[in-house]
Amino acid sequence: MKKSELLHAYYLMRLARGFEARVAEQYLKGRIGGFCHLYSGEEAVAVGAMWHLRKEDYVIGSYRDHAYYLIRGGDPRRAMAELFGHEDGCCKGKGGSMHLFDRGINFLGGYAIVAGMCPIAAGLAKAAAYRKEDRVVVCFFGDGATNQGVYHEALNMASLYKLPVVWVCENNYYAIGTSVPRSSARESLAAKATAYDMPVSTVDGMDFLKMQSAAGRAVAAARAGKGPSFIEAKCYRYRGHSMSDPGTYRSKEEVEYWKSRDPLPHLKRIIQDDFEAGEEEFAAIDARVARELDEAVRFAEAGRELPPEKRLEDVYAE
Ligand SMILES: Cc1ncc(C[n+]2csc(CCOP(=O)(O)OP(=O)(O)O)c2C)c(N)n1
Ligand SMILES: [Mg+2]
Repeated sequence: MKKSELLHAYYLMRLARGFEARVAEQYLKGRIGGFCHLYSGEEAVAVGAMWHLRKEDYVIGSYRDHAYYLIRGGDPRRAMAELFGHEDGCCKGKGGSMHLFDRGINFLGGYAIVAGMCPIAAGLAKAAAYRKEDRVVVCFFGDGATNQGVYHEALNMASLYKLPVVWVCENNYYAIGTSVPRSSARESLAAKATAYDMPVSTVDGMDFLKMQSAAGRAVAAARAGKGPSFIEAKCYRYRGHSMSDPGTYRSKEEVEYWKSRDPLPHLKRIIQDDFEAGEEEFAAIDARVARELDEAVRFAEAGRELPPEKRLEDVYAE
């Protein structure tokens, strides 16, 4: 990879990390309400998994969705406004943190139902194949999703019909406070997926380069009509499950261990070693991110809620 590409990956991770630091601040100030789940720590998974995508490809994922939206090319201002519940948010303030969605960048949500995005991803891929469109679907879900019935139906059908899906399982070791060995009969989630006869890999999700490399193979296979692949990305969320979770089920040492493997300084070191990049290049990225995020918060603060007469627009059923 070129230096400029690696610096861009670093920028995307910084943007997602910084955005969520602002979200946490605004949440504590009471400007953001409802459920709010942070992705901090897992950025290399999303940046790596989406690295090889084209504009026409689809991305879909869980409620831990701020990073997906931003990395896919979403506007940080419209994301922040959405979290504030304001009308210039990407879903007019009707979706909130868990339901970011933007057709314009083919980011098709943000789903609050565990594994709910999996059958939708299979359906999107089926539609693309049926219409002979050259599209790949990247579907993000957690370890907890692999214990749900629809997850197994979706993987089975995707494999049976050789659909262009890349299944990205973010194994952050916990579903809320329940650890993987307590909830999954098979601890290796990659091994569990082999039942559906597709290529599987287990990848260090704290390492952008390893993630993009695994995703590159999976996306190329999907594009070539070879069907789905499964990536188990081993990663960790630094925060509690949601803003209201103090995370007492994890030891301090465990959290510190994973923070010592943070994907941002890791990629920074690689760039410095291989390209002799100076501190000022990283400082410039940090300054750019800070500017963009200041602007996002200002934009959200200046907005307002959708007027009452518009709130029932976009509702499908009476
Ligand atoms: C079908 C369903 N069951 C239960 C819940 C409640 N719930 C919300 S998040 C969550 C844990 C999911 O964990 P995981 O899939 O590992 O994702 P992570 O939060 O770790 O990213 C649960 C049980 C839900 N949203 N949907
Ligand atoms: Mg999990």
